[in-house]
Amino acid sequence: MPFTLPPLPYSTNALAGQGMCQETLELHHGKHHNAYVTALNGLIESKGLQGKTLEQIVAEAGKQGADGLPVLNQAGQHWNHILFWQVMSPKGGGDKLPGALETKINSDFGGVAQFKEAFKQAGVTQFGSGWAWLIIKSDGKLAVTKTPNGANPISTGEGTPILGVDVWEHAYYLDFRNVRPNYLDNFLNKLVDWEVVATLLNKGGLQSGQSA
Ligand code: MN3
Repeated sequence: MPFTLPPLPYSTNALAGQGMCQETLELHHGKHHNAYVTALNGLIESKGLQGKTLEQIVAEAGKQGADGLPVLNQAGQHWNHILFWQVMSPKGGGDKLPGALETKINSDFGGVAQFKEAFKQAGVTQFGSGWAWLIIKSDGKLAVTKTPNGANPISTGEGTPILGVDVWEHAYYLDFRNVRPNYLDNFLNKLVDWEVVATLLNKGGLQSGQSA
């Protein structure tokens, strides 16, 4: 099968002390993310996706509006979760951001606290399922945005994501029940690996390396 579920960059119990338990990671990565991969592979032939990268598929499906949704739901979620696993780590969290990232956030948001509040609010106010994002816009400035379901800033054309958080209930229900704001606080303060975010800023985003 062309698309594959990348292994987690840490063990399923690695984040348990930081507010993401082993069962959450086993279900979210092993069942939910895997289901998007399986479903996307099932669409390759019927939707003519052969030879395209995951990033191309997401961008093209986004331009097709409602017609692109069956592909976007699976391809977007595959891409989104690849990023999500990478931006968390057992050594994540804290307020110590790498210098270049902190300078950029201070310049574009007025401070790290202001950025975190904007990001949290994007996640809190995304009704139903979806994602909150930190993106690089085409003018080079950082911005916070949100998208519903499997969409992302590549599919909407808003910019290049360097941080994303899943706000679908399967991401937080076991750890935080219905209290999404606490999950978002915990994500920002205990789970995000700011070194990875800084690297993605420097590289201009994530290349999944996946293609049909
Ligand atoms: Mn999810």
